[in-house]
Amino acid sequence: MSTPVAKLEPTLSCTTLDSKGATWREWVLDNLQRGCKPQTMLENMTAKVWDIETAAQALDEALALLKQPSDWRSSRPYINTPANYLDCGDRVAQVLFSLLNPRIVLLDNLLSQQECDTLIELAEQKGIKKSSVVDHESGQFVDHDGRSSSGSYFTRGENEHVARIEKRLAAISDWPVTHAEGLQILKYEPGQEYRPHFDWFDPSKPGSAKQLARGGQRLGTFVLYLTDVEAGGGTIFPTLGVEVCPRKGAGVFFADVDETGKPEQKSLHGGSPVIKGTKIVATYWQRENSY
Ligand code: PD2
Ligand code: ZN
Repeated sequence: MSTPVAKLEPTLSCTTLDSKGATWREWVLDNLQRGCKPQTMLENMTAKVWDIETAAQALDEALALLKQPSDWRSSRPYINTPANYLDCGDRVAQVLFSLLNPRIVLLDNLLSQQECDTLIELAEQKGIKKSSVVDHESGQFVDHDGRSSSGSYFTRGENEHVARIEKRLAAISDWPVTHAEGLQILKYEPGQEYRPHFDWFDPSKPGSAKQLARGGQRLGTFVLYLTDVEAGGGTIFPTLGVEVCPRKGAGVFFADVDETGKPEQKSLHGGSPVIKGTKIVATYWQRENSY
């Protein structure tokens, strides 16, 4: 498994550790010295006054101070955005929006216009059928009222075109191409939508066992926009009040799990109804293990 680029370098500066006062500093250092797990401490801290990013940074600072190992963070796909342009290896995408918690990154020019058209043509050659969803109880694919699009699946690396795009997505999110599902194509006509849902599998639901057995949890999602849409068809995040409008060649990445590897409740998202035009997207789900 590759090292997540999200990891913050340990530092001897304790600005963040000290940011909530001396009592918190002592609490963090004392508990680490007693052998408490940083993951557990992170949960306690975020239940109180800390936000997750700051708490994680404070823990890193304390671990560096105590010279304890700093590799406690769970691994997940992550797009680093130190600049407004992102080198994808074979092209340069533009960062349009970046949210740290939950991690969401919107990239323009992730695919060329030609790549979008070719992906659609290849999917149409395979046949685009009514989409299904995974039933949480049975683990089977079933028709669902909340999802009225139609679609098609590619197996991973099914052809050169798909393989090149997968390689690009893997490179920018620092997550192996082997740990991902094949691209899925979804087509929405006016009135069609995908109501808000989570992409992660709920470990408490019996139907998730079958999904989790192959490849483990879904950790990250890319939605790649293959068409421009005249009206509607945004990808919405209702908890955050965010809507990403479709734009041919652009793509949005979001984390399905939080920093600690737990299902990200704030990743609730949906495809809002298309009002005018046709929306076609490709989704790419990144898994915990080889898929
Ligand atoms: O089509 C979309 O915008 C969309 C939004 C949310 C697709 C999916 N989720 C999905 O296929 O999971
Ligand atoms: Zn989804």
